[in-house]
Amino acid sequence: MDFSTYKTEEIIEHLKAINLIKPYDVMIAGVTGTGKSSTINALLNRDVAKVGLGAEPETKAVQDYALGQFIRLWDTPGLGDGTEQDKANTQDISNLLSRLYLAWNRHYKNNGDQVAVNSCETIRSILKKENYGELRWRNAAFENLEKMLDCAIIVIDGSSKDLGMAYNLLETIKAGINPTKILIAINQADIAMKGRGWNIETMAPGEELLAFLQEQALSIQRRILKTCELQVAVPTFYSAAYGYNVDKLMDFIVDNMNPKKNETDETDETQVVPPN
Ligand SMILES: Nc1nc2c(ncn2[C@@H]2O[C@H](COP(=O)(O)OP(=O)(O)OP(=O)(O)O)[C@@H](O)[C@H]2O)c(=O)[nH]1
Ligand SMILES: [Mg+2]
Repeated sequence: MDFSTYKTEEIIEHLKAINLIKPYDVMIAGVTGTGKSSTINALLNRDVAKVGLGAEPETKAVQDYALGQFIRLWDTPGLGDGTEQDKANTQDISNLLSRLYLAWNRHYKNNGDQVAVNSCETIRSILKKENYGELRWRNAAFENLEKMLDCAIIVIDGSSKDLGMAYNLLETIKAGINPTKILIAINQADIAMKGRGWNIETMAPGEELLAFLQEQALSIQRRILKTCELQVAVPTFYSAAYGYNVDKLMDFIVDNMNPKKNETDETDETQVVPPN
């Protein structure tokens, strides 16, 4: 499915309501090989982000992709393995976002522009004019992310039992982003039970796999609360390879823009972790 025109009017309405002068920035983060680039391709309905074939991490630098006019997706290298490279990648992400943030703040200050919703295209030309490549903000830490990132999708491999690295990653970013802005996205739903229960024809899980995925989502939500002390919404399970439930990721992004979201959250029981 092509999401580039998905709920555009609703998106514009939300962005105006929150006075966002830049595209809505969504970071796609996660451990290597969980399917971040595949997820971006599924959202864009195009093979633009390079997908890995082997054991080596594929995406090596932060890169942005416009999703429709007003959403910007950030593909990131795999994070969470605790190596030196991991630290460097983390630093790269936060440096890049801080540079962008400084560049458009400077632009608005210098030009006294009216606050307006800007498309990804407009922002690209502003950044070019501001020569943002030369801007430096050293020692930018994840604590500063809150100002720059509007939403984070943390991709988890649903076929893997070991989520230790995913929790490390959440530990790293949690200081910088409000938990309501984080979506835990459990990918590879098609092979969550080693390929059993997946219906190739409907490209959706059968009953048994669906029940497994629902339970897995709640269990991961509980473990994130216990391990990282983060109360996140019930994770979404999906398959980037088959395009299953990818619209749920879109819905999270759009709902998350809504300034009224937090008012409705309180009455929304799906946001509450059920007792063990
Ligand atoms: N079966 C299945 N395989 C998937 C799915 N999503 C991704 N893959 C496969 O998982 C592997 C890694 O996918 P990528 O999208 O490159 O993962 P990544 O998170 O971007 O990896 P890095 O860039 O290395 O951090 C590829 O072989 C994909 O084809 C899925 O939903 N189902
Ligand atoms: Mg990648």
